[in-house]
Amino acid sequence: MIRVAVLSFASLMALAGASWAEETPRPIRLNQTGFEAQGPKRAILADPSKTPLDWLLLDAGGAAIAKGKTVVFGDDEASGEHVHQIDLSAFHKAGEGYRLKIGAAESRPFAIKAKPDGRLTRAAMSFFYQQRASVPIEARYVERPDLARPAGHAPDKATCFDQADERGQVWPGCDYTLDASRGWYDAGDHGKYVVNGGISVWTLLNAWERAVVLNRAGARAAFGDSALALPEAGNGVPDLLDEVRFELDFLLAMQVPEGKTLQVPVGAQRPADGRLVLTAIDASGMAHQKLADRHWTALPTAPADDKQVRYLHYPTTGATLNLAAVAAQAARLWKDIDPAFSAKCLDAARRAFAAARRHPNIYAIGPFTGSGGYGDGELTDEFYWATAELYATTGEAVYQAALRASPLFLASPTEGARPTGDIGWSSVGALGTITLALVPNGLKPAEIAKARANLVATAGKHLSDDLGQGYGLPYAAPGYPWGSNSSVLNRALVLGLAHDFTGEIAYRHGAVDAMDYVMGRNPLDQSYVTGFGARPMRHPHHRFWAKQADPAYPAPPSGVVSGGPNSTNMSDPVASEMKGKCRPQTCWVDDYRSFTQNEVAINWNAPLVWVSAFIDDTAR
Ligand code: 9MR
Repeated sequence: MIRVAVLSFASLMALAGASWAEETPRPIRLNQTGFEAQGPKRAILADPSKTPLDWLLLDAGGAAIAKGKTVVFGDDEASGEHVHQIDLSAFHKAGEGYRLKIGAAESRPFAIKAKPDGRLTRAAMSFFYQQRASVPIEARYVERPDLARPAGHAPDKATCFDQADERGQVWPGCDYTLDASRGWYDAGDHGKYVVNGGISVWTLLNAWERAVVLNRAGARAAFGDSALALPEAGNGVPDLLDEVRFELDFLLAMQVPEGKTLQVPVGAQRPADGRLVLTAIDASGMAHQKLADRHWTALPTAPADDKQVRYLHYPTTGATLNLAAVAAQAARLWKDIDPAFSAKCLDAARRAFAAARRHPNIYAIGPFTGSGGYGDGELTDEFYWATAELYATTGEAVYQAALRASPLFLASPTEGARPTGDIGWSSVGALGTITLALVPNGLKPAEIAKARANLVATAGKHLSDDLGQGYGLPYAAPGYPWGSNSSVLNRALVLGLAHDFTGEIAYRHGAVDAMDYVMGRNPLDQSYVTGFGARPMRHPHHRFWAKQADPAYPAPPSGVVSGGPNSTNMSDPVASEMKGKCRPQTCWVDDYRSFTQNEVAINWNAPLVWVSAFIDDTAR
């Protein structure tokens, strides 16, 4: 069984076959992986003409098979271009080698696909396997032998940070060591962070839960047992759950043992003299913020070659609520699959939630050299999210009362008494509302309807944003943030749910627009996903997939999404040179040194999986 899954994965990946020969950018931009036969088909031309231009659709033999006129969008803020939009949606015939011709401009050949092939979803899931800590990455589960590697951090055991931090403050440490092996490396670094693990786990589990609750056979099959190339394939458990459990093992291990007193900074401290005031608290049930290296390792460094001492960093309320939320979510998803694991998760979630209520204001205050911060000073959303997950799992009155008391009750990114804002690692309120809208629970039908209506209203606003963008994507922002591709994809997730809840095709079109942007319909003519499209991202900021830095290391596997354009934090050596010279959608370069633009991360690949699976599942 395993062998079959592996062979098919490898051969499909070979077919994914992005050729590694350099392709130059072209003025006609479209999804480089092609279109769906029955789906929307939009392309963009950057051209100064103020009047519509004639376009021709050519077949593989060069014959014109459809024609029309471009729609002049005009000047587009986000790209800095004057753009025309082309809509080929009325053309439905599947085939290869189509080209779009507008005057002298010609697109690369593209395909119209009769049926979704699922390759992107599988490859995007494989990212998580390949980010696994503490186990070897085996050649038989990856697309090229050079991607195999020995286990890193096996085991991943650490005690609490007891050194001087960057401010010179010496931390007291703790009297225990935790074995927090397994889990996924966060990104291009070797850190493992509970906060970012939380949203990543939630997003993947939500993709599964959507398939189960809405009874989507195709989506269940895409994530089912032996659907993916994993050591666990064939064990009778859906592969997506196997992959996520690997991270849950790490998250559960980050919980502070019962009876432990720790010294932590309580409250929003901004120490003027460079020192935090530490207070002894009963930290039982809280979650350590992260497990990370003392210093940043050099790039490249394979996980097994990391010689840095690793530490647990003090527990925070944010990490604790992330653990509470996803352990509660896991408890209901494993209830029938593994009751003992489910019970363990629920117990951890309850203890974490109680600990967060005891200590509601312990924030991750950095910096500590050697790892990222994931510091979040606003935890109303984390409280609401964790409460929603605990309520959906247990139905208990105490959680229902806490939900109703939250200012975020039923809020969506744009709606409610206090809108949650776009989904991201520090903005998780909408995750709670999505769970309440999707998973059968004991709220009043009118409340569940309100949760859905709020999400649908947000999706409507995303569609309005789409209309205002030259490149036709459901995202508008004056500046593109760190990980902007995940912001775009998280909007597509909301659009996807709006389609699920209403059946309205326009929301699905919005999600396809988001994916089209990520896969090449953008001013850089860039597929931001490795191994997919004619101009795929190739040089991520990653300590192992570091061929650009050192040819002895492998190029990245397929299916990994770049953080994407970042016009708001240009602090790395490559980005700092681009300051003032790029527009929000063009502040990006395919260079491993650009950690603000071209890193890859678990919370970015997770919505890629969600949206890719959704699009496959709902294709006609
Ligand atoms: O994704 C994070 C982004 O929102 C922050 O602005 C940035 C700086 O704090 O950190 C990003 O997360 C990084 C993390 O701290 C360490 N691992 C790599 C992550 C992706 O760049």
